[in-house]
Amino acid sequence: MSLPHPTETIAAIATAPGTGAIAIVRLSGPDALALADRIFICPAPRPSQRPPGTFVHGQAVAPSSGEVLDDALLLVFHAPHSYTGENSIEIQCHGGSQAAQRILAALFSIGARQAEPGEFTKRAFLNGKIDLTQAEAVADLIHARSERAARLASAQLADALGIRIRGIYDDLLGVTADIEAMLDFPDDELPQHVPTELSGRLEAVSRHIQALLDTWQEGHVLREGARIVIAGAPNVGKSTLLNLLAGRDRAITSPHPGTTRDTIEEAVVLLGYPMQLIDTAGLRDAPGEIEQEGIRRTHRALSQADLCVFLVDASNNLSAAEKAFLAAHKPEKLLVLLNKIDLGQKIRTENLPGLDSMPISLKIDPPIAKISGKIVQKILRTPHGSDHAELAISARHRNLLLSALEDIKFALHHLKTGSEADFFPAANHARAALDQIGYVFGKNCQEELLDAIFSRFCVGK
Ligand SMILES: Nc1nc2c(ncn2[C@@H]2O[C@H](COP(=O)(O)OP(=O)(O)OP(=O)(O)O)[C@@H](O)[C@H]2O)c(=O)[nH]1
Ligand SMILES: [Mg+2]
Repeated sequence: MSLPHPTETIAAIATAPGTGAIAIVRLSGPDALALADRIFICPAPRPSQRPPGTFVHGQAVAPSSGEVLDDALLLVFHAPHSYTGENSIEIQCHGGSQAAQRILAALFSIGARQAEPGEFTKRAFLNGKIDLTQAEAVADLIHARSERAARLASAQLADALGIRIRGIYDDLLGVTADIEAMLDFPDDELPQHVPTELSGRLEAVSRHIQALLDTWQEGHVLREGARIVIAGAPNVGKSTLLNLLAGRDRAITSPHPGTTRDTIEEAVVLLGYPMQLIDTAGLRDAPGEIEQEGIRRTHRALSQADLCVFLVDASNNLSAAEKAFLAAHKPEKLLVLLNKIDLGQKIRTENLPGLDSMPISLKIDPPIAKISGKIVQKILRTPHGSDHAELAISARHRNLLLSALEDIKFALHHLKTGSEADFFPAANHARAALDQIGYVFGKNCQEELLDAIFSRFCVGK
C-alpha cells in the first residue's frame, strides 16, 4: 500500500445525535493511550498501562481544570487488535449531546483532531484489517433498509465478495505473468499450444467476472431500492393497490375518476427488497389544469421508474389510450394487472401477448403476496428471484468489472491472432484488467477514490 500511514490521533462521537441512554466517544491513533491518561481518572493502573481488551470505570475530566465532565466507562484496545488496527480508546458516557461533546472538546484541547466521515474505517482499511469490499459493507450495513439488505452487507463484511474477487485477481495475475513470459520467447521456439492454453484460462476468468456481474441487479435493488410507478387510467384501482402494498391507508381512494392528482410516494419493503412505490394521477385527456400537471408528473415518474405496474379495469375493453401506452413501453419494464375481475373479465392474459399480466380483484381477496412476488421477480429480472443474496456487487464494482471484461476481450483477441507482435498488447490489456480487479478490493487505490468511498460514511464510523 503506497498511501501514507496516519500519524494523527482522531476522535469523534460514534453514537447517533439526540437523546439516548449512552453516548460513545472514539479515539484512535498513536497518541490515543497517552491522551486517555490525561482526561480519564480511574483507580491505578492508568488507562495506558491497562491490558488490552479491558474496560474500567472512572471519570472523564477537563485536562486544564480537572473538572469532572462525566462518569464513564473506558475501553482499551491495543494495535493491531482494534477496529482501526491502531491504539484505540472508547469512552461510554451518558447519552444526550452534552457529556460526549464536552469529552470530545477535552480531547481536542490536548491534540486530538476531529475524525472525518468514515475515517476510523478508512484506517482499518489502510492498516490491512479489512479490504475495500468489507469497508463498503460497513456503510451498506449502516444504510441497509431491509433485513435482506443487512444480510447481504454482513456476508460482504465477512469477506464473501472479497474472497471471490481476490480469487479472480490471483487467476488473472497468473495468466498475465505467463503472457508476459511469452514475450521473452523467440517466435519460432514458442510451443504452439501455449497461446491457446492461455486463452482458455483468460476465458475462464471472464466467465467468473460475468457471474459476478450477473449479481448486480440484485445488489442495486438491495442497496438503492427500486422505484415502482403505479400507472393507468383514472379509477382503475391504483391508489387501492398502493394502500394494500403499503399496508396502510396512504392515499385517498374513491369511485370518482381523477381522485389522485399528484404523485404519492411510499417506501415499502417487498419480500425483503426496499422499494419506493409511486401512485400517480390517472392518465387521460384531463379537463383541468391541476390534473394536467398531475399527469405531467406521472410521465416524469415513469421516465425514472425501474418498473411500471400498469392497472387496467379488466371488466371493460382496453381503450385506445391504454393500447398506445402498452405499445410505447418496454415489456420488461411493465407488469399489467387486469383488475376488477369481480365485475367480469373482458381482457385476458391471452389478449396481451408478450406482456406479463395477471388477472386480479383488489376488492375481493386481493392476491397481494402474488403481486409482490411478481414485482420482485420483474425487478430482479430473474425467473424466480434468488433466495439467497450471499453476494451481490455494487455499481462501483460493476463499472470496474465491466472495464476489466473489456480489456480481457482485447487481450483474447490479440492472443488468438497469434503472432509474436500481438503478445505485447495482449499482455498490456491483461495488466489493465488486473488493475481494475485490484481496485475492487482496494489494491493500489488512489487517495481520491478512497475519499469518495469513505465520504458516504457517518462521522465516528
Ligand atoms: N369492484 C371493484 N372495485 C374496485 C377494485 N379495485 C378498486 N376498486 C374501486 O375502484 C374505485 C377507484 O379506486 P382507486 O384506487 O381510487 O382508483 P385510482 O386508479 O387510484 O383512481 P384515480 O386516482 O382517480 O386515478 C374505488 O371505489 C375502489 O374501491 C376491484 O378489484 N373491484
Ligand atoms: Mg388514485
